[in-house]
Amino acid sequence: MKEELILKTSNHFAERFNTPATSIFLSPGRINIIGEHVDYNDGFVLPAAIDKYICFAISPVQSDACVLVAKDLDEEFSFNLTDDLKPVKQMWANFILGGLHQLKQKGFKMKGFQLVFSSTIPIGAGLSSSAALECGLIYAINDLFSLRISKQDIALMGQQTSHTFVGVKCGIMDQFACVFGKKDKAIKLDCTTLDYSYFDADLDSYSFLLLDSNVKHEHLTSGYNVRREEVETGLEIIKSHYPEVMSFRSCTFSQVKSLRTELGENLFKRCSFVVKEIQRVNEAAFSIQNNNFEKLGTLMFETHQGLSKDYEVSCTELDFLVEKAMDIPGVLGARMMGGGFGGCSINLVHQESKDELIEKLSSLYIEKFNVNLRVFPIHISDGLCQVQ
Ligand code: GAF
Repeated sequence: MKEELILKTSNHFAERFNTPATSIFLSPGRINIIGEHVDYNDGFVLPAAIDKYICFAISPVQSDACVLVAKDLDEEFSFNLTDDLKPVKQMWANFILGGLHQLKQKGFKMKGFQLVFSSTIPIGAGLSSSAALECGLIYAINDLFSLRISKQDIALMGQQTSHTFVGVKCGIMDQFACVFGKKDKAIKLDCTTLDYSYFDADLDSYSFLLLDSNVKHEHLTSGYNVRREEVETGLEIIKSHYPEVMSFRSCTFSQVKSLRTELGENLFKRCSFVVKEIQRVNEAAFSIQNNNFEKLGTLMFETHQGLSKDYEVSCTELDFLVEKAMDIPGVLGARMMGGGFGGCSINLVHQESKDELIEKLSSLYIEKFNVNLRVFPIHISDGLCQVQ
């Protein structure tokens, strides 16, 4: 599949520009085992890169002219590096222009380039095609023009692209997983310091399976930015009562609870979720290290309940998928994954129960919503890399 994607992208480059691409890069999507909506709240997260990619075929040119070709959309966008780069109507181009704008602002010296990209990361499924596009572009330009930008800075610049050119005030999890992913390893990332460690994501006879609700979402128009504002307001209120609280990480649930009236029910629920979720990530990492997959599954399910009832970022379809999955013997845990309002559920399932999970949920889902459930078996893979 990876090979097919590389071939398709490089062939298209050769056809479009009458010459083979100088370099080819693969930029992966991600899963997140647990730790949702806590990356922008100074929490910890447990993501991993997966074997779904955006492939970039790219060559430098001698002028400042740039041509971007989105193969899957059959669209092109051309501009000059000397132009004043601003967000444009074609949303996909903004994920690229945002990175170039930052590189120019930071004074990096580049020339123009020709680029074709194509993807196996489904769009709107919560597998972070956005971060793969943002980071992949900066990684490729970094290599093409020997800019010597660190991996951490590539991830941070990718995040800035979302903030400035896309309008989504996301955290750092997706970009970090894309750049730092490692085969068969999950990453435990401290989103305050960006310290991280890898740990074995070997789950014995269990594995993760993604079920796509087919409910499409875009963080720009979903409630993502609103949630971020809500918890920022909540934290200010908490800090004004408890000056020792520096961030949600140093805040306890009883402190949040003591301010229930002052926070109001909405902010109380949002802040409660964040404090509890940060705690759950630590417990989940410990459970995986101790092969306690029952516990991991329970924590995943608790996360879903919190995301659905307190953070309110789930939807009817995802709630249905999680509830029905939990009825199947051999499924230890299930929850919505990513920013929410649509996309995939992630299921922790025994190898022997996988087929039953897929069959039962597919038929229940079509019966209930008249929509086909998509199934994504995934493998934990390496992060961004050059393949040619
Ligand atoms: C989206 C964001 F991009 C991430 O930063 C993160 O907040 C996630 O939603 C929720 O955990 O993927």
